[in-house]
Amino acid sequence: MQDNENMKKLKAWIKECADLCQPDEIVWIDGTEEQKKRLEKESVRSGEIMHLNKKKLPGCFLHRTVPNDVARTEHLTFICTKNKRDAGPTNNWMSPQEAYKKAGDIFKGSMKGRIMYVIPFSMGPVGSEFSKIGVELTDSIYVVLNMLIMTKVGQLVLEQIEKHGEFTKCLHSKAELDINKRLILHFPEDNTIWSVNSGYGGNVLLGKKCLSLRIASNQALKEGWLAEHMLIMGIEEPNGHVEYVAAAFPSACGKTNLAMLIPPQGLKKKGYRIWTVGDDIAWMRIDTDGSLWAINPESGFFGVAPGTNSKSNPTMMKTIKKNTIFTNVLLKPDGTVWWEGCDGKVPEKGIDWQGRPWKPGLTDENGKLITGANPNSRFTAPISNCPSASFRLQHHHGVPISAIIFGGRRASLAPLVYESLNWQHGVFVGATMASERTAAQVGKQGEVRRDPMAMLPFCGYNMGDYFKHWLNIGKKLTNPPRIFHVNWFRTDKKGKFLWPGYGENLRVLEWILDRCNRTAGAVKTPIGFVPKVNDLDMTGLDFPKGALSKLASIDKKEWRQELEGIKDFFEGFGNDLPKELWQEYEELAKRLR
Ligand code: GTP
Ligand code: SPV
Ligand code: MN
Repeated sequence: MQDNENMKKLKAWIKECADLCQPDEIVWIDGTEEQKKRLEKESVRSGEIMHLNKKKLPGCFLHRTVPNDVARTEHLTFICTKNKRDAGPTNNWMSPQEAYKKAGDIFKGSMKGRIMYVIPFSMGPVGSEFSKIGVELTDSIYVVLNMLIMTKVGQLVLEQIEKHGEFTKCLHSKAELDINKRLILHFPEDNTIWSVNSGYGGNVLLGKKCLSLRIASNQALKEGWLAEHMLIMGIEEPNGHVEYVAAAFPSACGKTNLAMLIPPQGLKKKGYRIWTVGDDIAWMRIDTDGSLWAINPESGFFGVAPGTNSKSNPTMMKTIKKNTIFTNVLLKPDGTVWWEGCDGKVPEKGIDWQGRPWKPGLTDENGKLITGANPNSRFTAPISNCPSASFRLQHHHGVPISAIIFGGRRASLAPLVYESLNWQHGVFVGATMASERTAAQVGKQGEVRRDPMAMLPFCGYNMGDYFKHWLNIGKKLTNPPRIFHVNWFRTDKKGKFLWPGYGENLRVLEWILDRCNRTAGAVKTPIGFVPKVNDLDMTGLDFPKGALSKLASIDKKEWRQELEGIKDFFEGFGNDLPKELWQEYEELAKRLR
């Protein structure tokens, strides 16, 4: 059959990229099991991945990145728009002209002696009007194998391109994995992504953060919807009714864990059940009923390994028992894997994430303990493995959202939970979020930084416009979700978490849903509504007296200091910050006086 215009355009772009990168060969990925098996074999042969114990972990592999390529590199990530103003004060900016030139020189000949794989993929159900199509060109089989888990790949996607023509052009080369020549570039005006010299997930699985957040947020602004760094979960109530919530927490701050929680022992009798729709990204739009509806564009989890165990996240432990790719974890002598905070005893020996012999207690030249797994080690697993996977995952319409929950990692200040006064105040709450930096990005760990809506590293345009967009969406919603803020990470003076977290978080979710259904009590404080001590069901939880009121306490002095930080942050946007947010700021200041 002859190619139509759309297919000709696709092939012309592939040729253009091949002329630049000069691969020896081009291979199209068709999404079939046979091809996947062949690629796995090839990748094992080259040493890029390693088979794990075929009995205990069937279909599972281990991959190690180079040591300076273990997390997203935000300082090497750019938004490339004609006008600097459109990237805004929170993004790195480069002009498209300069970016294409700079990266073009690095891409030149980068695939010599290698194969270039062509991956046509769909974010969201293939053919849904809410999905987006991309094509990633890459010289890494590891990327291909991950994309096969995280996205929908194959012939059906090509048919979409043939029909509609539109797709995001994603070019990746691991090149020499040289951090000094690493660039993650986004060209929203050209619907294009270029990533070079990295092999780390968030930098190279271009359907994920690059397309589904940075590029999609631009499309969402134009088309009137929201692309967010949010989990989506269904909470089945004792009467069988399922309510859905979406929650935005910064990287490595608990989305995956919340999305698949198991009800705690003390609430078992109530019969709640959790359904996982997504753990990282939500695309949300207003439906004809005036409510917000969400889909998860991904088909897999790219989850944090450390801390994952049968107590903290039993659902995930079941999910990663087969057909999973582990990255930068410890290899045990029996060909299984381990990480800090995993089940059972610490293994007596193993091979660490850098491929070196390891045993507990090893220290480096500075006396610092060497971990077996990298703190940002991850696993890639299909959602279809997940025992709590929602039956509505494949529904083009997604799920209706009753509550939006913002949250961060804050040792002090933010109480366990509070509810915003209304949508506009909720947008202010999201816009002023802050959190301690985690291992998911390169940089100083633990430092508190503003991370509005958990989108600081992912909003692909001026965040002043982004806040305005959120305010506008609120005006169009006749049945808006209520907006909440949670903090599982408040600590005591000794740095110990005050709240047990994980499954126990259901107690907070219960209050949130009851607030949505107007059946739960609360008290109004300067920052919003908080539950009174008796409004949370604490059945079966051995919780020190007074600890809950400590968790819910609001220190006005501390909040007045917080206002200073918010002011500095807002001033960075100059005239681009919507006046409504300054208005909310003034009103909060007044309430705190
Ligand atoms: P990204 O994939 O980076 O976007 O992260 P995420 O938000 O999905 O984070 P994840 O759920 O993987 O959690 C990261 C870390 O936080 C893990 O080490 C968890 O064990 C820990 N964590 C998750 N939930 C809780 C909680 O309720 N309390 C405490 N104390 N720790 C938690
Ligand atoms: C995050 O850092 O928020 C992640 C992991 O979800 S990555 O895909 O690497 O960005
Ligand atoms: Mn994330």
